[in-house]
Amino acid sequence: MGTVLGLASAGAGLAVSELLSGLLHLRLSPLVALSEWIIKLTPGSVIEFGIQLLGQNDKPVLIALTLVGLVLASCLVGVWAIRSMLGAQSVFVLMGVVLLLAVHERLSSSVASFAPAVAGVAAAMVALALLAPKARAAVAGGGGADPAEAGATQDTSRRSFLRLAGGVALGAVVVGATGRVLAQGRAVLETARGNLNLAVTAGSKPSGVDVGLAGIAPWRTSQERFYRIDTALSVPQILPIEWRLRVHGKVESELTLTYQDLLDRQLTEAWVTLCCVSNEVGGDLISNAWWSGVRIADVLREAGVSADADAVLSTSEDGWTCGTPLGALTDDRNALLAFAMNGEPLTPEHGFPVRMVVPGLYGYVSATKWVVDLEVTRFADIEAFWTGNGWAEEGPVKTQSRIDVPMGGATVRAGDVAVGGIAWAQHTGITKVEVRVDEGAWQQAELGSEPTTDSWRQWFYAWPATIGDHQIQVRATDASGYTQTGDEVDVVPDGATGWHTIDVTVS
Ligand SMILES: Nc1nc2c(c(=O)[nH]1)N[C@H]1C(S)=C(S)[C@@H](COP(=O)(O)O)O[C@H]1N2
Ligand SMILES: [Mo]
Repeated sequence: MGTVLGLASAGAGLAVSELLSGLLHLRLSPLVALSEWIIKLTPGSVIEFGIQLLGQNDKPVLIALTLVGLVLASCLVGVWAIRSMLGAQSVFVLMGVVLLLAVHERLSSSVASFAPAVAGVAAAMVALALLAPKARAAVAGGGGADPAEAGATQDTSRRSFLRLAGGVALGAVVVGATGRVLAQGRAVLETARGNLNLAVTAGSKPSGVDVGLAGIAPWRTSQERFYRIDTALSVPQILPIEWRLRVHGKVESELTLTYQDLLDRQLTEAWVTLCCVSNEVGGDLISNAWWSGVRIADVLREAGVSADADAVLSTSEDGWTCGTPLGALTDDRNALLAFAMNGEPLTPEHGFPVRMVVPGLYGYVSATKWVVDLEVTRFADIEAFWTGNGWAEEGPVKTQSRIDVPMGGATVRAGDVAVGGIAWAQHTGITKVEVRVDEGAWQQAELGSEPTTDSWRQWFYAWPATIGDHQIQVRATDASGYTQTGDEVDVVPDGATGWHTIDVTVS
């Protein structure tokens, strides 16, 4: 009874997690994320041995092994649940924690990524709670005085439990299979993405950008570490061969571009730091990558923009919109229809197959992912997604700086303490970063090189630290001569201001 109970409950959980992964178009279900995580944690020599033994089948075999582990664990849970519900349920919770860690390691930390594991464990726990009393009754029997009568009751309760458990198991198979079918779409997308052979470069790190202090955000943000902000609960799935970009509105001649049209045009590649208007002072909604694509200015010139236009309304495949000042798309900056990031096709989460990247503007007014439509228009005539929700119509990035090292709350040794971080004023450039301790005089920090004004800039300050509790603050000055204000303003409606401030203890 116990094993059936455990298997049916775990099956329900697995099915729900697979279904939700499929519905959300995630790259990995929790089960596969766990398998990948196991591969990563396994010593290289063991993996090599495994590959020699299994050839190309190493991954399916590992997933199967993970499943076997799950089956064994759930049998134990079921047997345990006959005696103690609390103990059994806490094993499911523990399994949930492991799955969440695996998802965090292999997929991402967005809410959507965690949802299948959470929902799966919840479903398993509910199924266990529903089935366990029946299983217990089936094991215990009726308990009447007459052994024959007790036997008969046991038979009935056994049958009733098995019928219920069978129903749950059958439901799990159907639901789980649906999830796998839904996941096919994502698999097809990944294959198409993998088959692209783009003539782009990965961009080598320019010399001198690192100030050489571990703990500062590295110059290049990897695809995995790149912050992600969007309203898409399920990632849009657009095959390159299906993708079209319509350019219309106040233009002389409408254009429709295919993916191949983009690849055939003049390639432009650049380092650009993207940041979110919702980034709090000291926050991490900012990342830097090497982008490859086509300049939007060239496309708009070909379409022939009319003189009375002042905005471009861009729309994503899932209906998100943003309005970008026309000037930022037609001047000499590298505003791109980007199809690659760090030398690889965009990841689905970051806008595959094509997105916009515009240096100097917050993402909500410029960085449309999964872009399919550009309408040349006037701000007076449009309302975009966020500007219709109380955010400012224009969103130039505000000059900002952040302390990455030491971490706030850290305890450091007295003497020369390395303080460092990043500063940014995209498309303007950073000319000076200053640090002050305990509201003393501002001290100038050393700067990493600035190969482009469109990316962030590292800074470093050697602080002669004395024993005690101290406060460290940073402020940047940009190439327009503006120095960051200390006035603290919240992110709504057009970005936060204030100096990043941390407390440290020197011992
Ligand atoms: N289609 C679409 N594009 C979008 C968004 C969105 O919600 N949907 N969010 C924007 C916002 S607010 C930001 S900050 C950037 C973030 O891009 P990233 O997720 O690649 O970092 O994308 C922009 N592009
Ligand atoms: Mo954003």
